[in-house]
Amino acid sequence: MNKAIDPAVLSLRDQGAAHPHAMDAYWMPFTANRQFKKAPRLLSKAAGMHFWTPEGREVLDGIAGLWCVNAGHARPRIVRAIAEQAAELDFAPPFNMAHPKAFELAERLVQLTPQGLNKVFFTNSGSEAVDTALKMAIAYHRARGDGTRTRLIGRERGYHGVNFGGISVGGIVGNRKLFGPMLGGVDHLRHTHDLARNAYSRGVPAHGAELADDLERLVALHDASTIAAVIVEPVAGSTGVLLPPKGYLERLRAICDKHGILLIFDEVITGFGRLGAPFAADHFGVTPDLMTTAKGITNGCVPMGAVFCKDAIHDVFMTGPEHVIEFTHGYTYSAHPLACAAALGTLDTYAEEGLLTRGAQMAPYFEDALHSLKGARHVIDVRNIGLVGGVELEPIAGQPGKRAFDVFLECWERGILIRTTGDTIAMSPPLIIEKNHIDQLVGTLADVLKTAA
Ligand code: PXG
Repeated sequence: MNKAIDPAVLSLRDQGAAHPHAMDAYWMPFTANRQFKKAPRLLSKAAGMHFWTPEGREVLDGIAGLWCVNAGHARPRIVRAIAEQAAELDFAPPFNMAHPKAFELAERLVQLTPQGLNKVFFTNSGSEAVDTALKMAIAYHRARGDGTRTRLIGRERGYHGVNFGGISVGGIVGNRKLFGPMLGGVDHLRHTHDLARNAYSRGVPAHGAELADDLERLVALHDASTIAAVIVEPVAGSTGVLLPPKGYLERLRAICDKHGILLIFDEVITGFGRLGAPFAADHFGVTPDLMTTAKGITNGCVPMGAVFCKDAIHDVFMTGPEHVIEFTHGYTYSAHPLACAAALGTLDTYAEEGLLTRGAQMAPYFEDALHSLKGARHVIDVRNIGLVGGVELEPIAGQPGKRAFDVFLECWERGILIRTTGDTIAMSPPLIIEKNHIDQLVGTLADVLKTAA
């Protein structure tokens, strides 16, 4: 049946503007839908460091879209690459077939990734990358004849996307409690947040490396022979910008090695220059066995994720009869031509402008600006690394998250886009940010905090 299009929707389309009656059908993700639709915040255009609303108001993007638009918006090389690809080859089936750019992209990527991570499996999101990596880890042990290693270890407060594997190893209760028992055979390390010892650290906090020893506790409880992998975010983003204590990741790496446990770094937000190095693994000098990425891989322009693994992991799968599918996993849109084109345009842009290390140059200025908020109303901690900032506020009693969300709303009114999670304000601007943008971002936030309830 041909359904008439609601005229309100047409007017929304024409004017690019909000219309209250045209908003019913769209069930928005991770959004308070009813509240949003009463006072919608719409974006209709973007370029460089900025978004514009349908009314033409300019908003400084303090979060690179959602930690993904690392080269800034509407970059010409990427726009061109996507447009040309759509006209030339819009789709190619990824099972038993391929297209040249998939191989080109894979080769380009593994030149960038940390030593030894030379194989890449494409997905369409960070969540899919995480579930792919978890399956790869379990299947790897089985292929080696070590099939009792099925247990997965995550960490409290971790965020690994929203698929069942990801929420099972994840540690944010709000994302878990609605969804039943999830995966069995999962356990969690303690989180590393310790305001009492580490508040207002500049860069990584001094205290807490010993929290990695929590893995020894889980080994003692479950036995190493049952554990396939540990997954952590090298810097936890979604939960509120938690940095690894000095020495923590090294210690986790050493304990994994001691017990034959694979270490997975979820670099969905830290990948592609966010910390001032191509990957967090480079920044910290700790190499995982598997690494999940997404977001910045295409500058956020076309959905794509990727799992990188060590040759030794890949090679174990390549031992059976050659006509048999080695890893029964993949997506209709794995290595989609548009995503591959976007990623190639993105890598060119990163290379031409030195963006994968530019964060290191800008980090000291960003750090000083953020730490000027120490002493501002309600602020109880400031955290920073590379071009990531977190400002934690004292919650309003009985209303967790409300204070930070109200600050977000006021910042939006005053022309800057930030993120909040709980009562932490997160900033992760495009890596093309200049000092005047940092001044505007932190200056506006400081002004808003002065009058925050
Ligand atoms: N792992 C990590 C570490 C992430 O940060 C995902 C997996 C999932 O990626 P997809 O592409 O499936 O969304 C993420 C996503 C925030 C925020 O405000 C962060 C994410 C998503 C939405 C909001 O911190 N990260």
